Amino acid sequence: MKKIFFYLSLCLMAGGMRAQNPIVSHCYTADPAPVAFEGEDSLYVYCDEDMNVPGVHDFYYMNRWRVYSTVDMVNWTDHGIAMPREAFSWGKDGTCWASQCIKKGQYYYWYMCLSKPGDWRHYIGVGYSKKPSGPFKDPIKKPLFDTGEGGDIDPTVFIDDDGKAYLYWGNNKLRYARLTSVMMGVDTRIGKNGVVEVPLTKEAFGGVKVKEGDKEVIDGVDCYEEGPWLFKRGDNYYLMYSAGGVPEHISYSMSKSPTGPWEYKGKVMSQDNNTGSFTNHSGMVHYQGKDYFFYHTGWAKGGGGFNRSMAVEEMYFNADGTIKPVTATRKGVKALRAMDPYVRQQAETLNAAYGISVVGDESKGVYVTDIHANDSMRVANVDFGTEGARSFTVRVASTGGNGSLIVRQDNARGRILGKFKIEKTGGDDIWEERTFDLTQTPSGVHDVYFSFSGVDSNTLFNWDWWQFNAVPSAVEHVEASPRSDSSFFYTLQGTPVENPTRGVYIKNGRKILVK
Ligand code: FUB
Repeated sequence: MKKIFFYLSLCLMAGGMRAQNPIVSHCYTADPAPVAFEGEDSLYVYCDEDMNVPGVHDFYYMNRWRVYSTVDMVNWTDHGIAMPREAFSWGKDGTCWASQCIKKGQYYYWYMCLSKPGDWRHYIGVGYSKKPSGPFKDPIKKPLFDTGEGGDIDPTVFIDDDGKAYLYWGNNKLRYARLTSVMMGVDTRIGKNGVVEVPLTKEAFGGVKVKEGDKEVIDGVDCYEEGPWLFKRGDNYYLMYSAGGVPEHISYSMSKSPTGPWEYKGKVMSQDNNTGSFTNHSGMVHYQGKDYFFYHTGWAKGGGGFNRSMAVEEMYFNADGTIKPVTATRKGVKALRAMDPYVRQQAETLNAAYGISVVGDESKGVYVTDIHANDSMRVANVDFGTEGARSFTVRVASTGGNGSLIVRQDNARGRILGKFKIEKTGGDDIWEERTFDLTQTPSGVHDVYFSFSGVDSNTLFNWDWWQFNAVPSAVEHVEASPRSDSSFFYTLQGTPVENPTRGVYIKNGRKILVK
């Protein structure tokens, strides 16, 4: 089986079509909640982290929430641990489940669910930040409400055009509340202490769960399970949800109002999709003129039902507003634009990565660590332009100075652009910028593949950011108008050039940049 996957990946790469799913491969990320905030260039995805260690945990072990962003849909920036479980003083170890974030005014509100110590039930809490990537804090220091019944998981949040904010949630029960204007409490004037129970009828969700002896069966064609996702398109309201018991699929219902009545419409991602996870959990977003459907799979290396990974597909609607079925693919979605290697790129902006970890948060700084020999990282769709790159700058920190960074064009077997020894900087938290000349000049659009060599019991080095440069590491002189004495110019390889164009040359034994 492994061989088949390897062969398939090679075929995809050879066709210039690397597999995009899962979208994050250096840790396990579940329950994706995408959002395109107004006025922001990036698309954000909020998620929880599966941290199940087989043989140690026999259920979900999830102790933090993470945030990712992208501008091109193929390279994802890891913003680190945007909210650890410890940020909720009332939170229980290992119980950080699904979430969704929304912006109101200048602030970001992230609704998530977790348990309390000594209590099996989940509660919904809210995180708050002035930045989309956090870090988030718990402003109210308690759950938003207590239904006293359990099943209070998987919050989805939505603000309607009239400014009213709704929270839906629930496992095997579907509930909603209206959020107060400050977004940190529920309007207790409706429902039972502010909580309204939605009847799980056949009309609304395709079927109902009924007891048949000691078994639970579905009376109907489908049924609501958990993971609601509320959104509006035109004048239609949609509720997508995980459905049908396990293995879960994704279904949806529509309404003309955010509070129903809901009408069952069918499956969005059926159980015929072999996602390798017994749960599924969806979110949708409109970004850069396209609709995207996010879900999770067990597809990452070592993944499965308790170690899931986010994935994305394009999503299409019919003229009457109904949703066209979505197929889970390894291929995923196309890049929206090329990556610019001549501006600083965070090392934690990745298309794929194996072995490394991304740590920190946006207040302390986020960086790549746990780098060992044979680990690798890839960025996709990098546009070097026609002139190409001559040198490469990194910001790194290293205690041992025992590691090297190998930069290749395209993939693990691609042309080596340079192999650079990362000398010690004086400590894992002592950062220095280093610039290296490339041994080859990449031009055009390519993936860039980073791998590592060296020996260290800890991490070879920590890596903050990188940037390619159009000039070699040491340009001694910049010449704006070279043509008057063009006979003195030589290429870096020593060929004389009579009429140099823009680029780097040798003149009188000095490296110069001709503009
Ligand atoms: O991630 C833990 C739970 O699994 C979520 O809250 C559910 O939606 C399911 O995905």
